[in-house]
Amino acid sequence: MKRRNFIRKTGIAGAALSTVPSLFSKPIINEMSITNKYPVAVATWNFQNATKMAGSILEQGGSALDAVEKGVMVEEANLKNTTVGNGGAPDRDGNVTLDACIMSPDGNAGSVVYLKEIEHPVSVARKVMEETPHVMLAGEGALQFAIQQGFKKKNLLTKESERAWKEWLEHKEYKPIINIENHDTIGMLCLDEKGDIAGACTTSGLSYKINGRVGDSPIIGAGLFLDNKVGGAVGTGMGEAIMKSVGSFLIVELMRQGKTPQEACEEAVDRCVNQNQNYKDFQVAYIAMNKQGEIGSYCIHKGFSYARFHDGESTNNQSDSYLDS
Ligand code: SD4
Repeated sequence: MKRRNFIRKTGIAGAALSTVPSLFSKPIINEMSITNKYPVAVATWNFQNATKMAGSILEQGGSALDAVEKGVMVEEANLKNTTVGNGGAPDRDGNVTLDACIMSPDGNAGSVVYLKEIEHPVSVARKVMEETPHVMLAGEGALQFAIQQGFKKKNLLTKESERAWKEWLEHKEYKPIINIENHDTIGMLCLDEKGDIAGACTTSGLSYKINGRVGDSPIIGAGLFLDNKVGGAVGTGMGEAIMKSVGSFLIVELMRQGKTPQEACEEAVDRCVNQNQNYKDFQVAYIAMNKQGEIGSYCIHKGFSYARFHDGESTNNQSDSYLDS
């Protein structure tokens, strides 16, 4: 039995620890040893509703895979979130096209790109992983597969997103607005009570993108990667920069070589900075978690945060950044 559970079940925590301080003070039992390392759920940005959903599944003994799927579905269904799922901003021709992927602790993966009219692309990605010998399905084929699997078609272009797109058409300026326009992709990592890690990532991509553009989020190794022996990583921001440096794979490999999640995220952001002269014009942000439940995060511009749910507590955590602004 884990120590925190033992303390909860026997009820000795407060009384014993406070009356015998010399016996239970930090040099003998440090904070880590009385806190469960997992389960834990982390997600890009302040998506605490999603991490709370994932956390509640994990705390009931659910798997990391179920937790990441159900967790990110909260944002796919959130009409106010204009870069994920239903309500996502369209491309410049008015099409809402969704990208998503999922990875399980056994190293299996599924992904969909340029998927239209399906509210929960992450669940279609999971079906690709579990029901086909493939990793990625695209466009019309992905939609046909989803329908065969029982998903229902739905119009995902909300009145609000349509109005904003029509306003955009008046100027047609294709310029990402750091931490404002591009800030809603959800990437999530969960460690379940067995210590297994799973991840998911889902987005409608850059607002008013060229029809057919696919970003990093559904690309295994770019927007998401994990190895159940090491840990996992997810990215958000300018997908082109993340893809060109295969950011999430890089972070996991750096952790495998002994870097902390924080050091690994910093090195991956450094790569983006060194590879792109115009790095000040866009945001890239990563979070990583190792098998001990330790979390790192780093980004180019200030303003990125990540949500964490652990031990019944939900928090939003500001990330350190390469630039001061
Ligand atoms: C993309 N990485 O399609 C996504 C966008 C994103 O927060 O992360 N937005 O490039």
